[in-house]
Amino acid sequence: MYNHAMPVSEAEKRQLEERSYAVLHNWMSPELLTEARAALDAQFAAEGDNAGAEFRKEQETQRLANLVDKGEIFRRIVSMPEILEYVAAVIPGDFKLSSLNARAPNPKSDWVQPLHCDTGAVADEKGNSVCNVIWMLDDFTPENGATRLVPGSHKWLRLPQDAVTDTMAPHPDEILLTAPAGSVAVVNTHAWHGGTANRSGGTRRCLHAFYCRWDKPQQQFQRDMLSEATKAGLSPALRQLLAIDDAYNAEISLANPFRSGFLK
Ligand SMILES: O=C(O)CCC(=O)C(=O)O
Repeated sequence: MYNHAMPVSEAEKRQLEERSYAVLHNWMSPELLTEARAALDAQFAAEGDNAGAEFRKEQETQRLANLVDKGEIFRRIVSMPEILEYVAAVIPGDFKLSSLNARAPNPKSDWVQPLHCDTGAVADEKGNSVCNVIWMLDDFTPENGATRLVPGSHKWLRLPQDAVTDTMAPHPDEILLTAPAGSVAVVNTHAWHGGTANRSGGTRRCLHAFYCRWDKPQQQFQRDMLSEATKAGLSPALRQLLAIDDAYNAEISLANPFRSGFLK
């Protein structure tokens, strides 16, 4: 059975505040999961060796970037009202989509991402400015590269690279975000986190719908990265979520392009 969560409960808000994440188990309907997998696989096939090139490539990993431009299902996914309620529980006030990427660590690989905070950001006097929603399109297991996370570390206001000698090493307090395919993890990504190695023989596909506060640059500047055809078909609500007509967003996003927490 899949389970469409009701608006964010007080317990979930507490969990997000104290532990940095909430996992909505089996949140996607079977139809949505099948559709998302098919769209992602088709996009990987279409882009081939060039996949992910609009943003950054990562060793031993398949990535896709700028997915809002690449299918209606992706636009639907970033704007699901129930999920945006969770994002609003992390980021105070107005927020926007920063980027929609996909990530699949190669099977039978030892590559582990360093612990990082998304875009290298710590919370500031206005509070949290980043939230990543991980749409799990395969089971996330200890063997296939489930995301690791140090719960509560979003409150430390320090980047892991400034605090530990080896960001690739396991952290004593880290946990793995494990859940069945079709689950959705909402993560305060000021928390220290990263992908782990996919030592299994199977795929571990996910979408990263990354949101940021209104006053932070978009990781992928949607106004310029989306085609005219895509933009012409956007609803007013999506135009707002993507900050298409936001002059301040244009100014700061053009001045700070493609910021990652660790990819160069
Ligand atoms: O895919 C994952 O498990 C986490 C990826 C991540 O944190 C990133 O690419 O910034």
